[in-house]
Amino acid sequence: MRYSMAMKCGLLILAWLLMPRMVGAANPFVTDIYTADPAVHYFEGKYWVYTTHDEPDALGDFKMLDWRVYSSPDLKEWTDHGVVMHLDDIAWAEEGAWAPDVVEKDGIYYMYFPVDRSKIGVATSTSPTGPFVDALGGPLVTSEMDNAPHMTIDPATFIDDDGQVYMYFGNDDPIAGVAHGGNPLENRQTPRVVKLKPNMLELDSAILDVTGVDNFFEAPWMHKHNGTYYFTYACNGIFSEICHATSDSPLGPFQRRGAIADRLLSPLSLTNHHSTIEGPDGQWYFFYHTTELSKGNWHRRSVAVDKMFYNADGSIQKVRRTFMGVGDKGFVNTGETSAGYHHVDNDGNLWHKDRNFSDRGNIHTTSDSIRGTDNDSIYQVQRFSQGTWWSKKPLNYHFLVDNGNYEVKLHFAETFFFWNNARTFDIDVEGQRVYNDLDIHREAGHDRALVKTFNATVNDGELNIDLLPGRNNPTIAGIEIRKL
Ligand code: FUB
Repeated sequence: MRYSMAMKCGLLILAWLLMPRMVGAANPFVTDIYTADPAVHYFEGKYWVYTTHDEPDALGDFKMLDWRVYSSPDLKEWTDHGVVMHLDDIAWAEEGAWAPDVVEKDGIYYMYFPVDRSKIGVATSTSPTGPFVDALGGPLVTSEMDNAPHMTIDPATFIDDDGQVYMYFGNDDPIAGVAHGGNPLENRQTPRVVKLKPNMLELDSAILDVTGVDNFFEAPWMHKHNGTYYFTYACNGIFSEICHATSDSPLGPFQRRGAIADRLLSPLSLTNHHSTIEGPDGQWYFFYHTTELSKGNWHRRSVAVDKMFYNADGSIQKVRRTFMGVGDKGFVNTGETSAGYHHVDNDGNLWHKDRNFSDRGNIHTTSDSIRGTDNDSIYQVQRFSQGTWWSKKPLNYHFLVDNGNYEVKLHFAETFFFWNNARTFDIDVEGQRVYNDLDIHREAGHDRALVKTFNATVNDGELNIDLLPGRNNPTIAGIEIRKL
């Protein structure tokens, strides 16, 4: 067959679109689209995270149309494999491609997926990257079967050492709890568990309550560690914490062991949804989602990962949310987005979203091209501190990171003033003065990229960068951090 030039171009573009792509390493580790509800697994020598996908125009409610997968050899660098299944592929589903889970048995991958907030289906594939195909032509579990008034969601599968597969899920409707006068922060549901038959397409037991679990909200997950079964779950209503309970049987009864993630894990997120896995180094990892990338929009979330530790008595410590995640480099565009960082202002307030600054007009943008860089967009949006010229204020950045040695690159350009000495400021990294009196126009005016590189040693889990006003308020375009 002969191809025209246009067809060849079209095929090349299609091939490029279908090619797996590298995504980020710092938290959140997917930043080109909104992803939520990570379910992590180890298949075929790699780690795989199945996610849901929040549409960028979601407003006031979830808008979720497909499921996606990312893989990694080491849980640090991720490859995007795109969509594994779309709502359009399921004849009996109308909406709500909510939190799925995937399990492998005898070379076949089974994806358990909730739709319409009230039905769980199952789809199969011969590859972890899909495509997954609806296996039953209808649901495996419905709210009617589950005896739940409104919702049956969040399937999570677990294969025990004897090969028995269990499926846990959540139910009921937190919004109904609010509508019926319930306190959403105390809204309680009852998690369920059911055994699956060896064919993975049929139930092999009655649907049972998971007992002994306190303040269950949604998003169950099961893992086994040192012979103990850990049931972990979103607890204590909306703006969920994550709790854990243990048992010597996957069916319970469970003993409550408290929260392993508090609301600060993702303070601006209405929901939280996690999964856990042991990494290549024997370290345990905790996947979850946050809303910082969307500046606090509850329905546009982003997946993140941090380390998880056990106490000597087998309980799990509170997970510490970090900027770097488990990767070794991170970048913050201080003007455009607030992905993966928080900021403590001059008055000691902890800001979790960029909007607090832009509302006060402390962003300067330019469409001019920037000299000395091939990445204009980093420098075209600059962050200014919220001071005035008569009451100048610093910019303080406090990144939660692991202890160790770091290289810090600060990116600047003076895109506002046109004369030398108009804006000067000092730079402290980890409380040490690393630069005195940076005359930003002299070094980076006008519209010229400037990168300053410093080293820092972190001993207390926080990497602090402070820009202190001299003549006028400080400005910055981006911060790059690399673990040495
Ligand atoms: O993503 C939609 C729903 O929000 C999930 O099913 C819940 O676990 C919560 O994360």
